[in-house]
Amino acid sequence: MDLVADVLAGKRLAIARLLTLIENEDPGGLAALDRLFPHTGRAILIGVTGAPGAGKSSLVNQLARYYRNPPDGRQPRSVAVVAVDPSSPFSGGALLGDRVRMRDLAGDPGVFIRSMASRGALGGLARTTAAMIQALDAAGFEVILIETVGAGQAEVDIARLAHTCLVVEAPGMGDDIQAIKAGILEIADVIVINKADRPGADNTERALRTMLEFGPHAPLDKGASSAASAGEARVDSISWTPPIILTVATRADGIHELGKAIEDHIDYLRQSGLWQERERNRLQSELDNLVQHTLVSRWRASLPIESYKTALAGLANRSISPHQALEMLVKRDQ
Ligand SMILES: Nc1nc2c(ncn2[C@@H]2O[C@H](COP(=O)(O)OP(=O)(O)OP(=O)(O)O)[C@@H](O)[C@H]2O)c(=O)[nH]1
Ligand SMILES: [Mg+2]
Repeated sequence: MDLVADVLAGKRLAIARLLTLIENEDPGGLAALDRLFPHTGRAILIGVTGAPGAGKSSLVNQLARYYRNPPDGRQPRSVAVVAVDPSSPFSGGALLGDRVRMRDLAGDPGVFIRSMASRGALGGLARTTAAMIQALDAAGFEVILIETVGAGQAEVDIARLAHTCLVVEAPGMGDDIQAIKAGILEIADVIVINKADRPGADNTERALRTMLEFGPHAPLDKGASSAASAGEARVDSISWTPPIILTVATRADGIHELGKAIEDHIDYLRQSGLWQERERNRLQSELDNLVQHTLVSRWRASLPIESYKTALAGLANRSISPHQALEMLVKRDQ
């Protein structure tokens, strides 16, 4: 049985097996990805992030249904979902909840759902997620929805993998709005206020609008690394301000508007030429991530544990500075 051929043919068992190999960083999985890579680059990648419990899974569920049954007689699109749960194994309940919530999609061959618990040990959540997205892209899924919880570096890294990033808020999350938002708004292409059936949705909307007006606008090239985004000149004649969409995911209210906003953003990327730029930035950050990971692991493997311990001890008793410790370790490596 040829795993690569089976994945390309969209066989679900083969896809599931490949995703497990990738999750375990199995060399066989990486070899399969090498052969699959030329078949990638076709899917639309949508990131969905936001605070715990904001309704991300419910929205992902509704969006999947939307793409399976699009309005206005359009063609249904196949959908894959990757739900990244960066928390501890104790959150097993949350994963189970996701499965239950997405149950009405189960059985549809045009939908593939994968929950991924980062067990921490392997690290590199973004690296593994990127590889999974490639596998699903090669398998022919036209839309890939990536759910991540929180507002940490992992979410920002994963948002860089997406073409369009949705940031999900819910009313009544109070003061943490100020704290989280400034950072997370920078990665937002579309802002969703879910649970609009709850009191306070208009307040949340007002607060977010104010932040959009006065805060930094979502950068046009959010995926760019510092080198690529250097320079102030943003001479694009068209620009993008993240729209704010109100939804009630439990009732599918606002989902058409959300689908339209995503489409508008994709059109904007294509028309402005930013699509290619984002693609390049995506690949660049993936490559940089791999290079860093590989060089650091190689260097660590070549370093006698004793030298490391000596350097650490020197730091602890202040006989050397961190920079001197670095010199010591890197020099002995050369
Ligand atoms: N009232 C109301 N409840 C909602 C809405 N959307 C989701 N919920 C409920 O909110 C709870 C959390 O929804 P999820 O979709 O699991 O939220 P999540 O952001 O994926 O949660 P985590 O993945 O655990 O961070 C569930 O009980 C949902 O039924 C909504 O629009 N209105
Ligand atoms: Mg969820």
